[in-house]
Amino acid sequence: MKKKVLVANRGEIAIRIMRACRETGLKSVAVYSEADTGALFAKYADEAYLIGSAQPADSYLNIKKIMEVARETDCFAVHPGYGFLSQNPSFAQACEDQGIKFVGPSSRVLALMGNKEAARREMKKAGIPVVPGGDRGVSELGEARSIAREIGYPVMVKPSGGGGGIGMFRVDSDDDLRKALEASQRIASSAFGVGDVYIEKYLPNCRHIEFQILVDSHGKAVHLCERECSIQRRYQKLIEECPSPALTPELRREMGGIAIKVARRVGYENAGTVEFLLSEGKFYFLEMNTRIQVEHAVTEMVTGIDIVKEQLQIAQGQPLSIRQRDVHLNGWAIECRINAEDPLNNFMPSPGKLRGYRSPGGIGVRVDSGVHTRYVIPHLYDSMISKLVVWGKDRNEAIIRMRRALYEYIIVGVKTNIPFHKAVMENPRFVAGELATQFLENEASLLEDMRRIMEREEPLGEKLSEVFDDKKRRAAISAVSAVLQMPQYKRILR
Ligand code: MV4
Repeated sequence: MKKKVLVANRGEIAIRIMRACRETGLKSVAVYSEADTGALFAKYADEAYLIGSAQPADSYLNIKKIMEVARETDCFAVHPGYGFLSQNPSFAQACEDQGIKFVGPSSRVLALMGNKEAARREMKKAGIPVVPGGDRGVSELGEARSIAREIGYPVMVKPSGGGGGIGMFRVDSDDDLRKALEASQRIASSAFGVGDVYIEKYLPNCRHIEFQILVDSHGKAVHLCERECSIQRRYQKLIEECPSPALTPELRREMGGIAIKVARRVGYENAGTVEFLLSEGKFYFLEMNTRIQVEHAVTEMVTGIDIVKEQLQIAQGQPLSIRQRDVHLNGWAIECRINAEDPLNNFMPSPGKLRGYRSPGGIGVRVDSGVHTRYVIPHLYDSMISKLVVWGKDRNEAIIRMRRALYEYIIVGVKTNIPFHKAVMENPRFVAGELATQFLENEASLLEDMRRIMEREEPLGEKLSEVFDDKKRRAAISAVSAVLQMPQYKRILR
């Protein structure tokens, strides 16, 4: 009998995981909520089970129901994807208790790395460079004040239980510390169930570099080089690339070695990511992400290694199929996260029905998504429509290819951040590879450039809404060809 994997996630990442299952002779079992009854991922699976209402707590966060399905369908493993239960030690523990393999590290490692302050302390002990900061969490203002004064403003107040930016605040002076401390503690309590926070020196205008690693159950470890994720908005990553324009082969080797050391220090197993800040040639450990990440595809494009397939092999106790000397960088990959959000209204989510949808393709283009024409993007989940990933022989080719792909992309019915991505791909600083965590703050003209792009495309938008009418389904087909003939879509992009 074929072995089965339960995929405890939805959307594009659920499909990504099931594709790897199919290519390796594994069967996939989907669990889905009432909001996803028509979703592609539930149809792609070999078996699919409705487990609850659209509310995440009732379905995608419902450990009891998910484990029940895993048991009843005889799954040997559960793949949690990203978000939802992917970093939840209780979920990993439930799997361990029932003899089902959690595709990820042990519950013990999840708990340790989930406490960002404890992880930071552990890495400091191991001699790994960390951002200057306190050696303990802080609970009251006096303590916070003395640490902040010692390391010097500006500082960052960060929730211990968090990661990914939730509840993080930059503080520039004593006067603002109380408010930030209280806000961070409050958000930490409600989002992570623990109000603990810690303080680090704020490193301005650095780069956010993360290393992809793989560790098998025999203790063999490799790194798959880095991704640069400096372009974020409210700590939401928007554009990622592999490799980083900032790393030399020497620095890559050094940081990659440290990333592996981080994993070994805690007995890590499976795929993971070690995050660093890079500032003036010096790097600092930030946190470790104990899951497959949204942006893993850029690494796959450049290394040729199927990271999810490796995860599934590791979970079956097989040794890594690659050694460090088999890992090579070939060309350049860039990812744009295509979100249903309104660029003219502070990028607020814009869920709803995709009345018209046609994704780009052709050489060097990969689109990972779980949507289709007439799909309704539910409002209860994240607003990502797809990941648009391109490969080029070098960074310049990748940028031009990304522009070409963005102009081929047709999405009608919801607002998207495609105009934002078009503006970034034409921004001189971006093109020069001058990326930094403050890129979006510093590029004040970027939103203006984006508005100009939107104005230029306005007639097209109107035409599209007209032709992608639900009652004229056949018209929609000719609309796609009409769109591709429009001058706005025929711009010379290099
Ligand atoms: C920082 C930082 C500067 N100094 N910590 C953001 C997400 C989380 N994983 C870590 N993040 C950062 N932590 C210290 N001590 C800068 C970032 C950061 C960032 C900050 C503002 C705007 C964009 C950013 C992009 C990447 C990282």
